[in-house]
Parts: sequence; C-alpha cells; structure tokens
Amino acid sequence: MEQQLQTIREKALAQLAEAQDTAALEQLRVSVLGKKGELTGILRGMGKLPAEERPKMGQMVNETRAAIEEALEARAAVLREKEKEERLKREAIDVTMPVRPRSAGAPNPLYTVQEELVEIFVGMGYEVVEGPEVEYDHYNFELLNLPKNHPARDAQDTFYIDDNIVLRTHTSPVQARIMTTRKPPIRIVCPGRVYRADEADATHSPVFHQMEGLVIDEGVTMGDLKGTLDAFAARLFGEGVTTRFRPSFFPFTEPSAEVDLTCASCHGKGCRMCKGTGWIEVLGAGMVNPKVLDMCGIDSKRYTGFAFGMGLERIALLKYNIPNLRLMYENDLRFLAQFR
Ligand code: 2NM
Repeated sequence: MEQQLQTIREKALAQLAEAQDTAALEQLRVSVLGKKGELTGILRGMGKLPAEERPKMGQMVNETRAAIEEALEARAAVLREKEKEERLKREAIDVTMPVRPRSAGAPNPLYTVQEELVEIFVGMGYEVVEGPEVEYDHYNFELLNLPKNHPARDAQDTFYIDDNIVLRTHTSPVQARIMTTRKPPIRIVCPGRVYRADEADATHSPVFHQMEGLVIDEGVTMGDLKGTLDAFAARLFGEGVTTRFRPSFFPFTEPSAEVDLTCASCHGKGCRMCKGTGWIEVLGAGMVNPKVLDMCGIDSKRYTGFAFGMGLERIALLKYNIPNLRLMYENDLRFLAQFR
C-alpha cells in the first residue's frame, strides 16, 4: 500500500507538471483526489488493514494528499497567470489604429438660407412660429380674404385632401392662427414647406419653401415695412442693397407691393442676372387687409399691420448661383459638399 501511495504521488506530480491549462489540471485533481479518485480508493481500502497499521497508513495518505494538493495549487497559480496573460494579449485594443473613414454630410443650402433669414428677423425681435402643413380651408383661404371661387383656390393650384382640408399653399395660415389666438403686439416669422399643383421645372416644384413675416401693433405703417425690408436686404445681400416697391395686388394685403432688391451681381448697374434692370424681384408685401384683421378678431380701427413673404428656393438660387431647383431636392453630396 505504501508502494501504491508512492506511485500515485509520483504519477500525479509528473502529470501535473505536464498540464498545460487549468481545465486539464482540474481533470487531474478529480481523477486523483475526487470521490472516485485513486487516493480516495486507497483510503477506502484501509478498512481491510489491521487496526494497528491504520493510523500510520492514514497519516501517509494525508501527507500524500497534502503534497499533491500543494503541488496542484502551485501549478494552478502558474497556469492562471499564463491564461490571464494570454487573454490580455487577445483582448488588447490598438488605440493607435486609424478609424475607417466616414463620409460627412453637408447642410442643404435651402436650410442654410432658412436659418439665415430666421437669424436676421430674430435679431430684429421677431418670434419664429410653425404650423401644420395639412391645413383647414378656413385658415389657408377664408380668413385671408380668399373667398370660395377665388381663382387662387382653383383645383389647378391647390392639393385638396377633402372639401375642407388642403395642403397649405403658403405659410399665411400660420399667421392667421396666431392672429385668431393672440392680441397685438404681434411680431412673427413663419418658415416652412408649402404645396402647389405646379408643373416641376428648373424654377418650380410642387413642394417648396416660404418664409412670411407679420407685424401688428398700433400705428404700424408702410414706412415701417419699407425700413424693415431695407434692413433685411442689407443684412442678407450686403451693404448697398435696398428695396424698390412696385404696386401689386394680394387679397390679404391692401395696399400690396412686389418688392425688388438691388441686383447683388452688378450692384444695380444692370447685368444678365437682372436683365439690365439693376433689380431682382424677391418678395411680396403689403399692409394687412383690414378685412383680414377683423375676420381674425383684431380690431382694425385700433391696429394696423404689415406682412411680407418670400420663396426660400428663389433666394438660395440667387445667393448661391444655383442653376436648377432640382439640385436642392436631390441631396447629391457632390452638390452639397460645395456648401460646406
Ligand atoms: C406675401 C405677400 C404679401 C402675407 C399676408 C399674411 C397675413 F397672414 F398676415 F395676412 N401673411 N403673409 C403676405 C403678404 C405674404 O407673400 C408673397
């Protein structure tokens, strides 16, 4: 039995030195020290020994077990360290590795123009207001003095959802909503997407963008409108650019004007851009029709107001010399990257 113990011990120590990972070591531990292991087998066999030999034998078994356990633990420590090293090496991250290049986007010039216009008017104390693109006939037409059977309401121009609901044809309904819900003073700009059943070409699209402004207070005059738009023109296109008002007609303003800006290409001298006139048509404007004020619940005997509107596409085309509207709707990076 002593011989057997010696063999078990030597074999275990030899195998243990060979074990290359903690899993192999654990297998070894079970096969020697486990419930059905070799050493446990010896312990069981001790029952057959004469009683006087048992203590000495038991002590030897314990010594053997202790020696093997100690060697196992030492080897396990070495292997755990080795496995940790390997894992760290495997999981190492090279922080100096360059990232995969990512293509950056670029802002659409239409949006840049909108931001710029908003910035100019916010600087003059205006508030930005937005509203629904699917709008009631009531706000889009009725309150703006565009009664039933007015030519601008023709099915040709307007996308109808049903008898009472349309895709807004301008952003004025947002202003009508504000007029019906607030008291003057009112000073707002309304940028946004609008819809008209137009044939698409280089300068027309069934979906386009507008920004309209509205100021209502006691004593607001056409002079305030002129001064405001002059300041706006200079901020947008540079010092020296002013406005020229030509008489016009809109149902929602009276009087109404088409507003030209000094041609920024030739500074008013006359060129191809302005067809020799020195002026470029950019806005519509006027004094808010008293009928509109009254329909919206604002007392036209006490208050007056001015309003103006412009197409963002047209301003972007002029400002960035873009030849075709479509370029602004396709978001081709070869085009957009020129505005980064
Ligand atoms: C324009 C031209 C003239 C306008 C009028 C109103 C409202 F709601 F106050 F009546 N908002 N915008 C207006 C006036 C818009 O766009 C060419």
